[in-house]
Amino acid sequence: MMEENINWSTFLAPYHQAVDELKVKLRGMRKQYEIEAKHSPIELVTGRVKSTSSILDKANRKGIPLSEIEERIQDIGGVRIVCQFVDDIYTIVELLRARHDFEIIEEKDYIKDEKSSGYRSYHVVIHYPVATIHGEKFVLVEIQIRTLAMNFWAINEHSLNYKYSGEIPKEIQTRLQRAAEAAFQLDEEMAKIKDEVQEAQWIFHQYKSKSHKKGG
Ligand code: 0O2
Repeated sequence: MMEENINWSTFLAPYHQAVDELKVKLRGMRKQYEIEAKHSPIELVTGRVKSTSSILDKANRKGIPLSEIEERIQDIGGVRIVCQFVDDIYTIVELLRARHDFEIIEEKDYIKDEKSSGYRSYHVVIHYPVATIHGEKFVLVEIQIRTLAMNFWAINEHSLNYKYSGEIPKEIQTRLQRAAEAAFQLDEEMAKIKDEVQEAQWIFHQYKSKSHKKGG
């Protein structure tokens, strides 16, 4: 498939559908925890479809011919689940593994195997069926699962990478590595007081729903 032969709107449509459906489904899981008054391992869910220029950049960088981008670029459709605590990540992975509406084809644990940049997250690549007017179409979607601290770091590093076209100056790289270590420490410390934090959030939740019922 040559670049000029790709109809991008048609090509990307099932990815948009998949990302939209997954956002609804995963936010639904969060809602369910709320209804059952349990700590939700899911804090927030976002999603995006990669832009055409980003897809072409990545294909170029990795030497992937356009005829193979569907199979070889796994994050054209991307969903991100952000949580409070590191162990929430593994709870979410279990929840994803138990589902029957998609198939997990790959898992990458960049928390146990941190990237040299300092990047940490858990990636799950799924094969997701989209019902189209031409029948069922499967697309790959990458689900990134990370804590708020990991997300803060990754968003900032991503912006810097963009600004410096992937060539972040050494001094800033060193600071980023220190920031990654600090984010890691923050996650470690929060894990130690997780029960305390959750109890406090539970009390606050009760207080809010009582004052809401009173109309306060
Ligand atoms: P964007 O702009 O976020 O879409 P690999 O060859 O396995 O190393 P691959 O196939 O891209 O690389 O898969 P991987 O490692 O799972 O990375 C996919 C996405 O994870 C990236 O997409 C980023 O979103 C995120 N990611 C991976 N490494 C880093 C990192 O060091 N810093 C940040 N901030 N994010 C990272 P894209 O397409 O690279 O970028």
